[in-house]
Amino acid sequence: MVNKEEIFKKMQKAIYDYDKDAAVAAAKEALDAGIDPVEAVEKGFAVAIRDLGEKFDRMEIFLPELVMGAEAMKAGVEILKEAILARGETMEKKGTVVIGTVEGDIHDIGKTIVIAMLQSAGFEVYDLGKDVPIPEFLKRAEEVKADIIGASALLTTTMLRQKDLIEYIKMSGKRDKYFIIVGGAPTSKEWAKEIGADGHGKDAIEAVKVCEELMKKKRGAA
Ligand code: B1M
Repeated sequence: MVNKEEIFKKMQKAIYDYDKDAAVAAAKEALDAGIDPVEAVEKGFAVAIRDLGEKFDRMEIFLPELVMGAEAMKAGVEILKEAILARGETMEKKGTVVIGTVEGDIHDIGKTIVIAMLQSAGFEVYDLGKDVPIPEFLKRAEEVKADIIGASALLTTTMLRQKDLIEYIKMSGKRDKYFIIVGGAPTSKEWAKEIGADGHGKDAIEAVKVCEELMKKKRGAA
């Protein structure tokens, strides 16, 4: 009988030890044990990286340590991402999403998970990366004829860029062409509503549900 908690603890330890190899090994162990990769991210790696974030906030650790923790997490997430993607290989295309982390913000671990989940659910996703200037979201959406534009923000300062993005798209006269969804730790449904977004995902699973609902709405309106 697989002890999930033990594997989650190993995943967390790898992040606390800033150990990329141990993170990769623990991610593989989770997959071998048949643990859902998204559950593994959330109950394993993410618990430890958020805790490191709080330690950083209390100045118990410093930026180099937070960076090393994030590097270990990225290495482990890469393994789990492949497993998430493999689930969606035979899916029919549900819609096209352009997604990026807003300008001034370099946090991209959560976005990577959101992208993998969207792809595994059958969405075609264009990843703009991090620190993305506002005009780039619309430019790429136009190029690839996207249905949905997604903006991730992890800082209370950069979440304001999500508002600016919506304003920019409105000013361009193209607001009706796209659904816009926002997400990231400091954001909320209330925030999404306040800035006029069409949806909010508190995590990757919810982000997929929101995109699926928006596409149903689009098909219903067509
Ligand atoms: Co930074 N950081 N960081 N950081 N970091 C936070 C966000 C912070 C809360 C830590 C803290 O102090 N407690 C704090 C922000 C405080 C605030 O704004 N009030 C902070 C700070 C201050 C900073 C710097 C300013 C530090 C400095 O330089 N002095 C700096 C900022 C640089 C910049 O962006 N300009 C910085 C840098 C970094 C690292 C580079 C070291 C690293 C990022 C590495 C990387 O991403 N490549 C890092 C990390 C790792 C964190 C924490 C600890 C963890 C973030 C993470 O990966 N979480 C974070 C603390 C925290 O969030 N509690 C913190 C795990 C991930 C799975 O969850 O990202 O929330 P999350 O994504 C979720 C959901 O939010 C959602 O789905 C994802 C999966 O379930 N989601 C979406 C995300 N995007 C979505 C988009 C959607 C829908 C859902 O639709 C479009």
